[in-house]
Amino acid sequence: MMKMVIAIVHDKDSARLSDALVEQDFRATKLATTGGFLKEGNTTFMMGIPQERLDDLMDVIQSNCSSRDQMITPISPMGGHADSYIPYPVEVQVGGATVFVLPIEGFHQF
Ligand code: 2BA
Repeated sequence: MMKMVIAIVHDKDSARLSDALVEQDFRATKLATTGGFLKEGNTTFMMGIPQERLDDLMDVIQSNCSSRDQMITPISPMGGHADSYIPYPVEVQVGGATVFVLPIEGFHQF
């Protein structure tokens, strides 16, 4: 049985994770993606693996990705209220990796 692991990874961890995946013989495809909330770049890894290797892959992801607190400052509103508008920074915790595990119906390489 194969699984598809989709991991959305913080950009700061993506190079390190890539290297670790190659080193441990995991195949991956990287997509340049953007977080819907922060609107910042992140990296999505697509990895097809046999189920027996799922725990090992999770270990590799967990040990190479760490969550961090990030401040976001809301942009001042348009239309003249900028004088009285005090933008206050908001802190969010951004995960090192958000991981989905999906079943695979078929796998072919031509
Ligand atoms: P972003 O959408 O840019 O979200 C960055 C962080 O902002 C999130 O970290 C979360 O702490 C916070 N956040 C997101 N939406 C929020 C909201 N509506 N209100 C308040 N805070 C909010 P993570 O949860 O660790 O997510 C990191 C990145 O993983 C996300 O970047 C997104 O690209 C992806 N992601 C997370 N959960 C997802 C899901 N259920 N489906 C698809 N992508 C997801």
